[in-house]
Amino acid sequence: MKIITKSGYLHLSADSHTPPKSGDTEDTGKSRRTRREPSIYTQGLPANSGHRRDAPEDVGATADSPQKAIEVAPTSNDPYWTQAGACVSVNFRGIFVPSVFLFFWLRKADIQINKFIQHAFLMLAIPLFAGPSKPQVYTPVTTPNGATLPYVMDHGVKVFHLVAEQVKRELAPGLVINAWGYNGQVPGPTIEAVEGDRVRFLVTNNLPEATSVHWHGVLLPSGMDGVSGVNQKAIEPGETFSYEFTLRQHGTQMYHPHADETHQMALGMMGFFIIHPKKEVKRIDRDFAIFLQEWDLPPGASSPNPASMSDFNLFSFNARVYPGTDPLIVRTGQRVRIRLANLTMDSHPIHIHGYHFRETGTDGGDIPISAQLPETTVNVPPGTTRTIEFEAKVPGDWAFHCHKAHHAMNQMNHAVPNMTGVSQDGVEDKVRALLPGYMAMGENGMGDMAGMDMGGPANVIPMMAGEGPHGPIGMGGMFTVVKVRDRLKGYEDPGWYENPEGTEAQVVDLSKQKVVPQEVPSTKVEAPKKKPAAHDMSHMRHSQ
Ligand SMILES: [Cu+2]
Repeated sequence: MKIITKSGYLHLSADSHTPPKSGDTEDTGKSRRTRREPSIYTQGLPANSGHRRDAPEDVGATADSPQKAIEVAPTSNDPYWTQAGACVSVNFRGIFVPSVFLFFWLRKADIQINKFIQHAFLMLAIPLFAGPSKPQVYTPVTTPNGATLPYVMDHGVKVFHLVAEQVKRELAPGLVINAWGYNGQVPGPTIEAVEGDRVRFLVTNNLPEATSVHWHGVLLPSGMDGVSGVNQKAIEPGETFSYEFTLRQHGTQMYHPHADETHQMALGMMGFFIIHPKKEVKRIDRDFAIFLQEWDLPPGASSPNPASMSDFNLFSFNARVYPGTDPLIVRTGQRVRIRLANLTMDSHPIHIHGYHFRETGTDGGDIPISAQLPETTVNVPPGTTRTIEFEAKVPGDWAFHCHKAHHAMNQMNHAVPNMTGVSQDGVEDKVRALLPGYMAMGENGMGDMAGMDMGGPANVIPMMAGEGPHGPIGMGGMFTVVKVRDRLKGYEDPGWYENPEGTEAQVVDLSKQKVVPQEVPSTKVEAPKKKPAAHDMSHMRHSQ
């Protein structure tokens, strides 16, 4: 028997045999309960499918509904579910409302009926009223250019399967690297669960060397902490280990290996572990998760050098570099959360245009409101997560990037000589006689390099690339665009923002402008000229 209410909330029954795919079934011994399993949980997300859980079919009419969150059935740790045991566990809306209606209808109809039946209806209704608490509600996380790890229920435990393996990852069109990750993904798929959940992670090692998984920032028993050698034996190639614990916190955590870390993490093994609170205090409409990564990939190579300590030349959001990064699509007025995680060798100050935000959490938990500074840039140090929130009040295309200038660039610009201001007149032809295809560059900055195909080795992309509505975009690496629109059909890329009339900077005729000439004292100075030598010293050499 199934009871489906107006809200579509489907419940339990004594004889339900819902297959595990569409719901989780618990054998309590005396009764079997099936709770509605939100469709979101059962999506098997194929690796690299690009499918996101908040695709339009999941979020419904996004243009109309301010929030379409996901109903989550009470977890096995919910006191009601654990104590109810064999009790009838139904949603009160399914029985209470019709019971009361029937009770009063019977009275109104003045039908001779045994008072016992009348009272039976009431007695049935009262305990049901105090029945299951409201289902937990949260907005599922969007992992741009990534995916979420699905799970199945096993006797009240959420079971996830992580497969550590080698992965070919496209950082941007034309640039593919040999990385290490999980389930075909780099970074690994995002894990989502709810505070109070009992979770089990089956970790299969398909790598050529031993690994382990550490659950960064998660409060758990020592033996589940994942430091190979300290807390457990390493997971040898071909083995599967099981980790199981109860989530006693909420927040933005991570998972990563604690075995040959420099190698495994430098090649991309990391992922988000997001634990939603039992009840979200503030409404959140769009919840994004972005892992910050850096790679040392010599031009033409495909395998990042894991031995690097500082020579990184590619900086990525979720293992994609601009123009390969997904934009963050938001509707005007929505409350936005962005979770940032960093397991690189550097800190990354991540900056947003157009908005001020509050830093609301770290991997250590929520930040009290009184301590949430207004910011436009949040520094994410290595080994931490930072969560920011803001209300997207103003439509437009707003840049979102690392503020270390070289981190918003791609390869090939980091080891060039400083040619700024150096005249290269006539040099190009002379050098080309020796090096065909040589290009003199840098005299007036490197802006001309935007989008330029250097004709270099294979598997290299321009250091700045992407074509915007107003010309080439001089950015790469850790760069994307937050696209805020008044109207959205779904969360697909809506294209570029069209600036309303009179709100776009443009060229003017300076002679027709009212300006005060040189009001600010000039700091111009003449560069010192080399004095002629008092006497010719050219014959002198440094003595050795
Ligand atoms: Cu950076």
